[in-house]
Amino acid sequence: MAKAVLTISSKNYGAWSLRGWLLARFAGLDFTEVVIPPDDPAMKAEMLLLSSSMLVPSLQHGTVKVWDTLAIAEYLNEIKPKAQMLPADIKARAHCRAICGEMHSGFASLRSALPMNVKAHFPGFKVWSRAQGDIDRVIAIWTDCLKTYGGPYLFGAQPCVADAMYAPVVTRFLTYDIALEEACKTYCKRIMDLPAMKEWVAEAKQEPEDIDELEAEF
Ligand SMILES: N[C@@H](CCC(=O)N[C@@H](CS)C(=O)NCC(=O)O)C(=O)O
Repeated sequence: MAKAVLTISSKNYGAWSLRGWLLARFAGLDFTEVVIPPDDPAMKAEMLLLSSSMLVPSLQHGTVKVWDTLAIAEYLNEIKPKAQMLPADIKARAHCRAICGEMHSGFASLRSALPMNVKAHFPGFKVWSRAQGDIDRVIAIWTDCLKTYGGPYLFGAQPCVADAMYAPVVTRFLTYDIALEEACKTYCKRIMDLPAMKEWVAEAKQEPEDIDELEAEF
């Protein structure tokens, strides 16, 4: 099969892009990335060719075209079963899918008030109450997972789909200086220490420009 191509956007601002890219890395997929800068005026037209939803991430694998992070996760899990992208146990797998679904469809206040911005750091950032509710829910999810499955990742010994889905929240917690208990702090460090995350962050830091309109949900 032809080499896979993953279309993404900014590594500094693209939270969904980070999720899709990490999923491909966790799966051990051999892929090349196409980066469409979010401030490129030709972006929309280009994206329509690559992604029917005009959103990234989007994966082209031979004749298979798949977009939307959860669909990409399920596809990668099917073609790379040995990568164990989802927990082996049915109960844990259901739990994993539930918290991934929560991330995929929820946390609107967290997203709009604390947009991903890997390069930035805002010490003492004032969090408004609705966003705080989302933060508390994320902390409850992580604490429960780390306790139930013993860490160091959300579902045990290796990173899985859930860790990819929550990775942009990890970077947000660091960017916006969110106070965390020790277990969650250790989890964040674990995620940031992943070689794939280090690579992503290094490349995000190389992105030259700050894009003002993306200092909002993207
Ligand atoms: N539900 C989608 C969300 C994808 C999404 O919102 N992507 C954003 C950027 S990371 C995008 O492509 N925005 C471009 C636009 O809105 O034109 C998924 O899971 O992949």
